[in-house]
Amino acid sequence: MEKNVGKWWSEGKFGLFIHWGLYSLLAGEYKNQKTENIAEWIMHDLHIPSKEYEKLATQFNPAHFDADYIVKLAKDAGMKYIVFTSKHHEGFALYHSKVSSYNCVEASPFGRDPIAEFRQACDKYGIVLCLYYSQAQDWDDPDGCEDGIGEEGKNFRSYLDAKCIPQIKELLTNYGDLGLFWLDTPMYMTLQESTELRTIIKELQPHCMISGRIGHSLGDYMTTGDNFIPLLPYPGAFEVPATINSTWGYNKYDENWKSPEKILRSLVKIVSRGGNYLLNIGPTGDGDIPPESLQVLSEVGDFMALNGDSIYGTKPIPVYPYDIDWGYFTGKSGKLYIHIFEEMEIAYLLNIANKPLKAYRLSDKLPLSLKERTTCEGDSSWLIKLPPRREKEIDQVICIEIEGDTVSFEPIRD
Ligand code: JFZ
Repeated sequence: MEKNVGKWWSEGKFGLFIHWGLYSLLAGEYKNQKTENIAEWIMHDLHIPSKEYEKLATQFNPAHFDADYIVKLAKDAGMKYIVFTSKHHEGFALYHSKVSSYNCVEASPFGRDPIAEFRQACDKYGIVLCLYYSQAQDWDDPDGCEDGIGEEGKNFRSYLDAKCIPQIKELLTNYGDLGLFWLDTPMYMTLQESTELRTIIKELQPHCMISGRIGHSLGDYMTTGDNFIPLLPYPGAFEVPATINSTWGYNKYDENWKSPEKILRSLVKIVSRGGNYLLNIGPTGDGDIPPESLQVLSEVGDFMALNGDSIYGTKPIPVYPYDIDWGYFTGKSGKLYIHIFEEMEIAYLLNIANKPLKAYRLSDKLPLSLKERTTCEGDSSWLIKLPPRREKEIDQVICIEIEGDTVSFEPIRD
């Protein structure tokens, strides 16, 4: 099978995941019972019957939803694509579906089509529109997959034919070019069924990428476990889907917010190992974005505005043989970027094989002195004098122009 990784994706590195659905209204609580798990699973975890859960649609009227605002948020954060939940496991479509009236245009007072609105906003800001679709799990459809247990009586094929496939076709037909179709939790789907979905998607949009969670390794890239970052550079294209707190869908009780520094460290780590970072927001049932998420996106955006060159279009860096806990490397042709997350006066590095030509701080091009020496033990070393950190600069990026195309490290010797 030929993998198809778009340049926009491999160079873009950073995208916005948006989890939004009826669960956003519940915000982690149903009839005074709190959910312990990720909030978009509340229907499943609190055993809410479909007929009950469906009533939520009549309350779905998010007055504050503004696709333009959200897409601009992504743009200002330095992101290159958005992935929006067109239908999550709950089964409710967040677009005008002719296949099932259980959608936010027909079944809710909202009456608008968020995907059509995202399409417009993405075109306006030059952001790539991508859609998430839960292909196997559908807790509203009696034949959809639930959690894979005790589902013998179901006719999964009939769900595929009556809902899943027709909805996938709608999404790939009615909203223009999609960059990526984000399938998830394949559960017990067979190789044949997953292949069928891949064929349908590629027939309709040959350039549309498919996430790793189509199942059976049929995706165009590897999707890691949520919030899991490979320790070593991974040899192929990969993406880390990640939350800012501990839930995808909005949960009013989740205050486990990661700091902008933690998020920025994750971004740099992932990019240094060759991956993409798909960072999530969970808008409320009203369409508002939690302020803590806005804060993170804004600080990451400030970083990206000045230091984007150290992220976009970079290639994975080989493993540096020493444990430096103060930072990370990224790089591209002729350039090594040193990301420094701690207060330091000097960056001292051993075993970099390339000859350095020039050193400067990326955010303001301030030239820096770099001394290259062979140590008394015969190893190469670099000594870079660091300027005082600029205000609010969480990650001070030093660019070293190097001789040679790619950076290489010398192994630790006896
Ligand atoms: C899935 C969904 O169930 C969840 O609601 C959310 O949409 C998330 C992005 O994806 O959850 C998963 C799927 C795979 C793993 C973990 C959570 N995994 O492989 O570790």
